[in-house]
Amino acid sequence: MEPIDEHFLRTVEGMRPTGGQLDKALAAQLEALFEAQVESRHLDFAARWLQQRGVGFYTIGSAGHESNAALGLLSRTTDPALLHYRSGAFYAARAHLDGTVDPVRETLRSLTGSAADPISGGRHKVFGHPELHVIPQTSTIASHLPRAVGLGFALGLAKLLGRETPWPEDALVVASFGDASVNHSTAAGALNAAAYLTHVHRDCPLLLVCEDNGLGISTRTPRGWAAAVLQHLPGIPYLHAPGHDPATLLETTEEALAAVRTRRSPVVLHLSTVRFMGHAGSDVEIAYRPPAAIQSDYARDPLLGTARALVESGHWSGEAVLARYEQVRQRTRALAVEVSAEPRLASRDEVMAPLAYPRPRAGGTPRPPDPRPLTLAQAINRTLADELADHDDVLVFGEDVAVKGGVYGVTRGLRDRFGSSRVFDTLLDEQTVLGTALGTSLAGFVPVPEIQYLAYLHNAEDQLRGEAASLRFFSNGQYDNGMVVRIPGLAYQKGFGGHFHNDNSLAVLRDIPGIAVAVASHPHSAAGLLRGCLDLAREGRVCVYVEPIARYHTRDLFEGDAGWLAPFDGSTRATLGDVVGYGTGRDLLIVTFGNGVFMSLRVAATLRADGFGCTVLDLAWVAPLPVAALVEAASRAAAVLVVDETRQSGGVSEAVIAALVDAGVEAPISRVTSADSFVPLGPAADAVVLQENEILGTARRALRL
Ligand SMILES: Cc1ncc(C[n+]2csc(CCOP(=O)(O)OP(=O)(O)O)c2C)c(N)n1
Ligand SMILES: [Mg+2]
Repeated sequence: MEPIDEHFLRTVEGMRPTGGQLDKALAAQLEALFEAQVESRHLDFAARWLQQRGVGFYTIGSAGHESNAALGLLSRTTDPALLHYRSGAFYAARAHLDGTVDPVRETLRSLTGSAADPISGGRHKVFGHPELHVIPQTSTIASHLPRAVGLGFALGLAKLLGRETPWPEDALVVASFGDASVNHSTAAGALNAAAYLTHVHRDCPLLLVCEDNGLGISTRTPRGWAAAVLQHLPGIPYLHAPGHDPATLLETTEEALAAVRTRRSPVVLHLSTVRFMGHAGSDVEIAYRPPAAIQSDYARDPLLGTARALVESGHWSGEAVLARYEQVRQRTRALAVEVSAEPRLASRDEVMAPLAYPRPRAGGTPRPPDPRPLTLAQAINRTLADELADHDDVLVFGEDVAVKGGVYGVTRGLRDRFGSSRVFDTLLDEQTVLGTALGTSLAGFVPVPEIQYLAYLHNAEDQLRGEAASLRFFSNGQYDNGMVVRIPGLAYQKGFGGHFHNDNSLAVLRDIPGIAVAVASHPHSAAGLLRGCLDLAREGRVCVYVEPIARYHTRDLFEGDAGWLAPFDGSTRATLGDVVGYGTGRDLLIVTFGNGVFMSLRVAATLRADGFGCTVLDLAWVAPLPVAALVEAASRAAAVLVVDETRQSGGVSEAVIAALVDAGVEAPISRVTSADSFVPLGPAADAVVLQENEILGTARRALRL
């Protein structure tokens, strides 16, 4: 038996009524609180029991944090909640409010990886439930906070625009996190963004709950530090509640929720908690905490606090408390046995089912072609304008996209035409940019955020990789956050800007399961490709649309030929797997994308003058690769050359060649790439980024010239 279990039994046995009476409403609240808290506590015991028997796979518990049941009890089941991993009691309380979900059975299913787990379908231990509006979180601490702020913002925006969301108009967002997590830059960024929104008088109904147990695994949070940080967020009221004093807890929680609901702006609730049984089952707490410190926490057990309030008021007897405690133990154990025999995911197809998306339906009004020639930047601008006009759920935002119209003018004029509610500048924080997309997408918008340069995606990459891309997987397809992230990037800016404005690596994007990555090249195909991304986003897919900055304002392929301008194609909507082919020559197939299309078309013209017929294949999609079209084109060619402006290692060419080899393509294959280097300033850039003469040289070798 766990020492905290024994301590509870012993202490309750010694409890006696001390006189005084509970009013009826408080008594009912305490009963509900106690029920949720006891269930959560026994789930923690069961998690360890299941693990010891080899049928449970997660032991991070909620013991000591069960005061969060007050939030579950007093918030509404229609308030979207993004929860800390110690939220067993919140979940149980909310489930009881709803009345249709058995929190004990469902949490056990999550712990045992049962395929019947209602949220992840056996993919992860997460607290989540679509009917309870608990949105599942990843294990990455604080990573849900940019989304929580984005969701709060989205509720306000929806009201402003008169749009409905999956939640009532007066809903608020509950987001909880640990004390050590307050130090994470993701949390700092989100708290800053919440304060910023308050400062500029934008609605963001968000209750930020810090569950402070004074520890992050083994590292002590300096006394007073979390309070010092949380008390000084500009414009955000701060409330504190002790977790083991249920009457004050309930009162303060109610006050905090009411403040957010009426003010429609963020409030911090700092909840003092303790942590029992170590960080997780594998954690030997005694190795880093003196036994006296561990034991002194027992006095602040929230479960005991609620039991004491029930017994000392004479509302329940000590025996009644213990009887209920033991009944829940028995029921939890019996359900644990039952649930651990349920089927788990077994095959690759079963595991990966949520990564399959429905085939998108084309959305938008086809427009007649416009013969006036446009640059790539103009084609993208025009397409965004059409989509904003056709769909009032489309939002365009990012750093400098609205007033200035983007660093390169790609979003120029959109704010004037569609208003600053739908086309807006964000604060300067890429995690907030993506968090805004994550939140607005959940609320039913189709966000088109911009990351100002490819290199700065890395400042926020987890918001794409850990949050956006994984939500559908860990919610078994029940939650989606479709979006199109526009990223101006890649190199060839004539030596200007150095590495961070010429970053040419797509590797971090290509290996994210489920996302679609498109790279624009020529204005005649860019519009259709962007519309295709928007169609995918409407089906819940996370899309990245990379725009080669160097080609934004290009007009000519060869001097004076206007070869990089195109009439505006108002109707094409690309689908995954579509490629763009140039030429029909069979001597050499050049497989490329982005700036590579520009360089390869020039090389192809030289080879044509030499008497060789080439086809240039613009992949358009670099993830997933358009394998069928690629293989089909390669099987018709005498030789294949992959022209890849990204790096030699981790570059796109590795995947293209692997796909050709996998398919058994027999033609000789070669590749030419940029170097495994950062990109320097000035002419030295040309030494490491792929050059046209290198492509020509490799092509000639491939043709055995
Ligand atoms: C970004 C990130 N870094 C590290 C970890 C590993 N980790 C898991 S929990 C934890 C401590 C979190 O402490 P706190 O926020 O106080 O929450 P508590 O567990 O105390 O409730 C750490 C370091 C993680 N999950 N995510
Ligand atoms: Mg902590």
